[in-house]
Formats: sequence, structure tokens, C-alpha cells
Amino acid sequence: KQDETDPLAQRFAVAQALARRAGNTARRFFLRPESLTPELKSSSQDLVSEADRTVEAWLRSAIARHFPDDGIVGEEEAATAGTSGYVWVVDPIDGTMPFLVGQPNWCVSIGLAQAGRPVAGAIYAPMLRELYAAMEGGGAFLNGRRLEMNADWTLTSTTIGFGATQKATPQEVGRFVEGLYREGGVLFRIGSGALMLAYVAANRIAGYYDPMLYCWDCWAGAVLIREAGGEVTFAGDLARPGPIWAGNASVHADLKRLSGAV
Ligand code: 2AM
Ligand code: CA
Ligand code: CA
Ligand code: CA
Repeated sequence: KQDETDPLAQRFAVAQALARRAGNTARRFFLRPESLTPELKSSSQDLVSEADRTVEAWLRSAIARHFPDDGIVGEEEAATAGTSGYVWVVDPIDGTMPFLVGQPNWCVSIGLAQAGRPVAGAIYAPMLRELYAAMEGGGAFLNGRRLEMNADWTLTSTTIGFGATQKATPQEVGRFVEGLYREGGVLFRIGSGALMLAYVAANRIAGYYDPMLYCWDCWAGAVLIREAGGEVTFAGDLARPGPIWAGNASVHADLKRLSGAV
């Protein structure tokens, strides 16, 4: 049983509850898509709607109510600084594109940083009825069931998740896909980086590479990977996007090599 006075365990419990509640709010929007008027952000495939904004605003006020001294970084609003050393890293809807076209593969992602390090995370995918949760030193779980990554898998044991939004360059995409297929690998892609990381932790895909993610896409997922026994490198931080590689030790190294990072 977790220590209820431990500041991280307290936040971890709240993160899971908020991910569920936020997910259920997003789900109500999802089931009434005619009520949404999506707007373009940076490109024709970078969208936002009132679902994203409403859920993030709700999350921010709920976090501030529970932990007024914590910082918050999220996709749809400017970061707010805190004094406690804890920063919440939230994506109200990861997978906005799938969300807006009626695909079930989207989620709420809530990560926690302590002194800039990923220490806890909760990912809730309402249409899949899946809650992924992990806290440093406490293991990774899917709906309460412990996750443990397959240490024997290679690049070709099953498919490999690849992010590659329009922010990735054609060169980055081409080099990686060509190398992967040359070595017998096969691509997997859904429009949610957080869920692809969760799928790696759950042994549904063998690894994941994205040339450019923001912290809110991958913070919670990074904790899941580590606590499920895998390796993850995020070259960005709380302020800057960057590439990410995830898998067991062998797949993680292969993905770095195929992307030209080493
Ligand atoms: P989003 O749905 O929250 O925007 C897919 O590779 C990942 O990239 C998702 O986590 C998605 O998060 C994000 N994403 C999708 N389109 C993007 C874009 N145009 N710019 C930056 N990130 C994007
Ligand atoms: Ca977005
Ligand atoms: Ca995202
Ligand atoms: Ca988002």
C-alpha cells in the first residue's frame, strides 16, 4: 500500500482520477462531433477544437485546486510556474486528429515532473476503457494489471510505432522507414504518441520512434516505459520538443541507430 503522506503518491492518485474525469468529459464531446468546430493551428493536419480547450482548462483548475504550488505545462495554454518543484505535464487530448474523425485511439495524458525528471504518469483512453498508470519505483499498470515489457523482443518481433507528423522532415521519415524495412521491420502508426508509448509498455508494439514530440505527448508514457522495464530517451525537455526513442534495450538501440542519432 502506498504512503498517503508521500507527496508524489498523493499526486499520482490525483493524476489517475483527473485523467479519468477529463477523459469522460472529452468522451462527451467525441460522441457529439457536430457540436465541434475544429480550427487549424500550424497546418491542415494540426487541429484544435473546444474539446481540447475545455478539457485542458478543466484540468488546470482541478490541478491548481489540489496542488496550488505546482507548475503546469500543457499543449493549449501557456505554462504556469510553481514553487513546489512538481510540474504537471498535460495533454487534454492526445490524438486530436483521430478524435475529430471518430477514431477511438485518443487519450488524456497527465505526466508529473520533479526537478525536471519524469516521475509519474497517467494515460486514459476512454473509448478503449484503458487507464495506464506508472509511478517511479512503483511499477506500470494497465487497468490495475502489472505491465512488464518483453526483454527478448527485437525490431522484427512485431510492429514498430512511428510518430512522424508534418513537423518531421521528409528526410527523417524516408531514412527511418527505409532502414526499418531493409532490416525486416514493419510500421505501426496511430495519431497519439502517448498511446503508442503505452502500447510499447503493454507489449502491443515492439518500439516507438518520433522525430519530434513535445513533453505533453510523451511525459507520462516515458514513466510507463521505464516502470515496465524498458528504455526511453526523450531529447526534448519541458520547454522544447525533441525526438524520442522507446523499446527494450535492444530495440531502443536499434531505433536510435535507424534514425541516424548514433
Ligand atoms: P496531438 O494530437 O495532441 O496534437 C503523433 O505523432 C503525435 O504528434 C501526437 O501525440 C499528436 O498530438 C502530435 N501531433 C499531431 N499533429 C501534430 C502537429 N502538426 N504538430 C505537432 N504535433 C502534432
Ligand atoms: Ca495538438
Ligand atoms: Ca499531443
Ligand atoms: Ca493534444
